[in-house]
Parts: sequence; structure tokens; C-alpha cells
Amino acid sequence: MGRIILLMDLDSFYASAEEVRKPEIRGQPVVVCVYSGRSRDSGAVGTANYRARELGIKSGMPIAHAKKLARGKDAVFLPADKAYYKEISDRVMSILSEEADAVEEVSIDEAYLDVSKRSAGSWEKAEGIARRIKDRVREQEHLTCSIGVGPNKFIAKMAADYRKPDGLTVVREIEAKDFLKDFPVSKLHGVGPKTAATLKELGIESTEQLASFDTTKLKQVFGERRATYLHEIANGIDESPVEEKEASQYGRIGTLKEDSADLKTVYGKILELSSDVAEKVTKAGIRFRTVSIMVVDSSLKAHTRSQTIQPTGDLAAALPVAKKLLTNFLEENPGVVIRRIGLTVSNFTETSGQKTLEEFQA
Ligand code: TTP
Ligand code: MG
Repeated sequence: MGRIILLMDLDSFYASAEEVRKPEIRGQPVVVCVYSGRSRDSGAVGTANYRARELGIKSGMPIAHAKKLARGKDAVFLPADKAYYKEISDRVMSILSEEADAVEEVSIDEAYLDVSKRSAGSWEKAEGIARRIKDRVREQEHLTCSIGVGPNKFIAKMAADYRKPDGLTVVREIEAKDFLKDFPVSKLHGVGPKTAATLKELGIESTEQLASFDTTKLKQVFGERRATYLHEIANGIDESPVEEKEASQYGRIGTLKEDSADLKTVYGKILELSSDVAEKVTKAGIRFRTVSIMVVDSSLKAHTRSQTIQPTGDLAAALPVAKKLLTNFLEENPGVVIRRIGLTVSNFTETSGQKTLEEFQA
């Protein structure tokens, strides 16, 4: 049985996250800035919403340049609030971990999911899972995402980028080569401007050309490893597995049988979810420092409460902390009724090759 892999990417993530908590800015161009702190406008654009992209504003652009493009356009410039985006990201990743056999976080707003087992190799089932993820993320976080479904990570990624925002693109194994053939090589995931320029010198511009190019010649130019990689992706081949080890958090979120504000009932659900989280922590061999509860109330507003503790690899140590966080939440929010509850541990002290989610920091 072949694999079925999904890639989920949140749409204009930081900007959309700001629109969620500031309804008054919805409909305006929104630019989220990562300030370097040197002078007033030094730093780069983290992201721009799609309205602001229409003005030519892009991720990575100097803030001063973005301000010029936005002059007279009623645009909103906001500083990035990473802690807030990470809370949302953790809750989304928890949804994903409920919907997949394995999840590999790629960045704060992007993850690969292996759904081969649970879809039993059925593309219809896999598409159903993708739709359910989109619905759940929209309902719980009021955010849209784009999902690509494919026979491997590379095709899933290309499919996710194909239609954005709010896209869902399924590329079956038999359609993969045809799907890829008209892409310019510069648009292939993993091919940067330097590689594209070298390929152009060889007369290769389309993926179709790369797919059928003489591999011996390709190896002379790029070396064995890189040439094999390029040849394979152009042919829609990518054997790399979805690897859980790079997760920045392990969590599970679940829906209560009935909405409730009763500590015992809600904590009972946390206990139920905790065995899955414990299993992941043990399997990954990590120690965590932060325990969080994720609450979605009956009006579908999402909340996170966290506490830092001594590093531990034992989930049992997280349970009284989660109970305390829940008790405090209920006390601080009288009248709020809980619909969904989650448990997350994060802030790991030992992982193998963990990628930092702060990699975008300027
Ligand atoms: P992306 O997924 O690359 O971009 P995006 O979610 O904003 O837009 P798209 O709809 O095209 O997916 O990156 C995720 C977040 O990472 C983004 O919202 C902000 C942050 N980021 C930076 O801070 N700097 C950068 O240069 C990039 C590319 C992203
Ligand atoms: Mg994104």
C-alpha cells in the first residue's frame, strides 16, 4: 500500500492571527513586523495579509519599504507577538495530532501528516481528513489553512502551495508527474535561485525537462546526492518519512461529551487525553518544562494557560499542574462553559536535532 501524506500550512498566519483578536482591522491591509530594535523602522515584514500582498508587500521585505508601498492605503502595521502565535500553533498542532498517524512540524504554521494507516490508502478518505482539519481549524481558531494531499512529502508540499489561501489540492500518485511537469524548476520546493540558474545553463527550465535529463550529466554538475535528489523530485519521487521527532510540543485536544464547567468532568477528560501525550513524550525521550491547558469555550473562543515547572520526562508530574491551571481558569472565568479541552507539554530540554521555531527571528 502506498503512502498518503498531507501538508497543512496556515494562511498568512501572523496577520490572520492578529485579525482574529482585532476584529476592527479585518478587511484592511495588515502587515506584521519583526522589528530588529535598532531604530524605529528597522526590521523585516514577518508576513502580510492577502490585501497587503496586493500592494506588493511581502515577507522578508524591509519595514520601511513596506510602509512606502502602503502609503495612503489605510494599512495596519503591527509588531509580531510570537508567544500569542505559538499558543495558536500549539492548539492547531494538537488538532493535527488527532487526525494523523504521525505529525512532523516544519515551522510554526506548517506540518506534514502521515495518514496512510487511518485512510487505509483511500484518497477519498484522505481528502475527508483534510476537509475535517480545515473545518476544525476554522471553527476553533477562526483561521483558514491550505492543505496538499499527495503520495509523499514533496508532492504534498507542492500541492499545498498550488492553491492558496483556503486551498485543498489532492494529487494522486498516478497524477503526480503530470501535475509537476509544467512547473518551472524554480518553483520546485527545495530548488533555490542558485540551483535554478545552474539548471538554466544546462538548458533545463521546466520540471518535465529536468525529469528526463541525463542523470550522469546532472551528477557531474551537482554531485551524486544533489543530482539524485533533483532527478527524483522532478519525477515526483520522495521517500523521506514523516518524522515526529522535531515536534516543539506534544498535545492532545478533545471534545467533551457535553459542554461543562465542572472541574471533575473537565479534568477527567484531561486524564483521558494524557495517556496519548505520555506515550509521545516517552517515545521521543524528551523532558519538558512547560505544561499548558487549551480551552475552547462554548462560544468557540480559544484560551491557553501555561505554567513552567522543573524539567521532567514524567507526564504524571504535569497532571497536578494541569488541574491547578484548570481550577484557576474556571475561577477566573465564572459563567464560561467548556466545550473542548486539551493538554500540551512543550519547552523541551533534550531532543535529537530539534528545530527551533524562532528561526524566522530577524
Ligand atoms: P509562511 O507560511 O511562509 O507564510 P504565511 O503563513 O504568512 O503566508 P501563506 O499564506 O503564504 O502561508 O510563514 C508562516 C509565518 O512565519 C508567517 O505568518 C510569519 C512568519 N515568517 C516570518 O516572520 N518571516 C518570514 O520571512 C517568513 C517567510 C515567515
Ligand atoms: Mg503559512
